[in-house]
Amino acid sequence: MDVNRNQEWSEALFRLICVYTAICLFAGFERSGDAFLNSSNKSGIQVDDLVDRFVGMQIAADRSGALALINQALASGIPVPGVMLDVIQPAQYELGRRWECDEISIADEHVGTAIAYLAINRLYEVLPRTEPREQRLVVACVEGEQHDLGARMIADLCEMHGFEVIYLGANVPTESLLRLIDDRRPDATLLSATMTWNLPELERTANRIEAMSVPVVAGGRALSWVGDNVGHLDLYAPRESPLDLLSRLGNELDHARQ
Ligand code: B12
Repeated sequence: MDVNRNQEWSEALFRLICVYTAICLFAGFERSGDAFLNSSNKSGIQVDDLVDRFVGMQIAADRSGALALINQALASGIPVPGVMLDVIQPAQYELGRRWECDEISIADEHVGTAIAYLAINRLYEVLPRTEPREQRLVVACVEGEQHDLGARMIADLCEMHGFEVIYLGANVPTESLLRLIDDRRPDATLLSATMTWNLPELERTANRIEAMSVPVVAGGRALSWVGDNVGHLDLYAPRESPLDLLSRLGNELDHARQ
């Protein structure tokens, strides 16, 4: 394949991802959906109850209690993504709400977030993995972005879907990220932004990565908060369930390869 043909494929793939993500803007992204969780939960354990209890333990700084709850949820048959997206994520949003309403302090939020990380690390130990896909993804928060729990969940879910993942975490300096992408040549890069003030950096970084013929998928609350009011950036904003998004990303990368 010559260079032009490679570029055509990359552009076609990127257009596909853009069209797909634009459609997803209207699909609702924040949660995996209780239907998924309830159908897998044979013990009659209530999701909302789990969220309340987990938040209670976060606020009480009860690390071992929170871990026991996560283990109980797993033992009851709730799958790893269900615990992640339908228990830990809403618990984090609830912490944010309480912090915003001055019901808890910044210190309380830090304690709770540290517990959420403990839980995510526990889930990683038992992460189910499909067959390896031989596709490499880079997952990173854009420069300036400190909220990395969502990106970490996405990285773990990508691994679960068989992707090889290079996960960089919070606040990745753009120049360094670009060098890593140039060195490691991922099949796609997933960028995360929570604060809307990081959207310009997200857009600049995405443009530079695309110029290297690496497709970009962007997500995070900044994108869902601004909706389609950010010029062409909305094209990158996936609002579908992360699980659906990742299956589809895998299929699109497979097609682009053929
Ligand atoms: C924990 C937390 C922090 C921690 C973050 C620690 C960490 N390691 O992540 C710390 C203390 C650093 C922090 C700092 C700040 N925070 Co804060 N924080 C939160 C909180 C409570 C939880 C975030 C979280 O863990 N979410 C859970 C994850 C799993 O959800 P998620 O990020 O949405 O990710 C999911 C999806 O969005 C998506 N996704 C995410 N990334 C990607 C990427 C791709 C490619 C894809 C496909 C999908 C995807 O998939 C994930 C799984 O479904 C939120 C509350 C909230 N409602 O979000 C506030 C919140 C986001 N923070 C807020 C604020 C204001 C701040 C600060 C400005 C506070 C300050 N004055 O300093 C700073 C800004 C820091 C910065 N420069 O980035 C506000 C933002 C308000 C706004 N509308 O802009 C919030 C909403 C709190 C509130 N209710 O007011 N924060």
